[in-house]
Amino acid sequence: MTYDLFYWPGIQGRGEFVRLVLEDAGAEYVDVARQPGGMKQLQAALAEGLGGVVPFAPPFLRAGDVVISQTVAICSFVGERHGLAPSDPGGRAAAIAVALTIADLVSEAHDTHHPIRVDQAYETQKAAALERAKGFRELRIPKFTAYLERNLERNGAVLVGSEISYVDLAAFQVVEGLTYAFPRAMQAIHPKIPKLLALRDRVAARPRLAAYLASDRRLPFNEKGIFRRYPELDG
Ligand SMILES: N[C@@H](CCC(=O)N[C@@H](CS)C(=O)NCC(=O)O)C(=O)O
Repeated sequence: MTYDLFYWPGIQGRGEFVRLVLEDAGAEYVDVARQPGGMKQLQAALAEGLGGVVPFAPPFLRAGDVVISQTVAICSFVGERHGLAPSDPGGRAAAIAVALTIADLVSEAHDTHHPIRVDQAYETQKAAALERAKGFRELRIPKFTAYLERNLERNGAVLVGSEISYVDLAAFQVVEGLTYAFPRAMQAIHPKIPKLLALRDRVAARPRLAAYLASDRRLPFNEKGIFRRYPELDG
């Protein structure tokens, strides 16, 4: 089965959480909008629907007859098919809960540069962004990362279950994104999150992911995506 991933070209964004699962699974996939003519296909799917579903926003994934949207739903779907999710109901439920909490963190990271209007440029809402980012750095990053650290202390080397899952890949990505966007704030909390940092390193060293991260399929972080480096927002 070849998957079709529909996501904006040029940014990691939420699509990256899906790419990491597909890459670690060794699954074949087409990153549709990065192919010639692919943006038209993405726009058509948003306008007219795909496989009987009209997705609200990218990312969405076509897996044969199945079309699935919402990042966590996609990651859990692919993870369960490729041994990157717990197999028992309790483990699956725990995985979804932690993955959704990471998704909340991703949304809050986005809101630091778009605290008022998502449809207008960062530069039009800089004053509010400075305030929002201060609270994010001082309270929210520490709270979310402490939550992940506590789960690792409780569960062991991985966030849920006994094997690496899509949740660990999401934790890797969010730590990488926060480190790109808020290097000073992240450096300051390093002593408090040793297990999370060790997990980040272990995920990055997984052979398929290491190859992916070194390839040109892995787009660099930039100031169009969710995790943006605006030094003034890093305090
Ligand atoms: N909760 C959704 C959010 C999807 C989302 O916000 N996608 C962004 C790109 S990362 C988008 O294109 N949004 C367009 C919009 O909200 O109008 C998910 O996790 O997939």
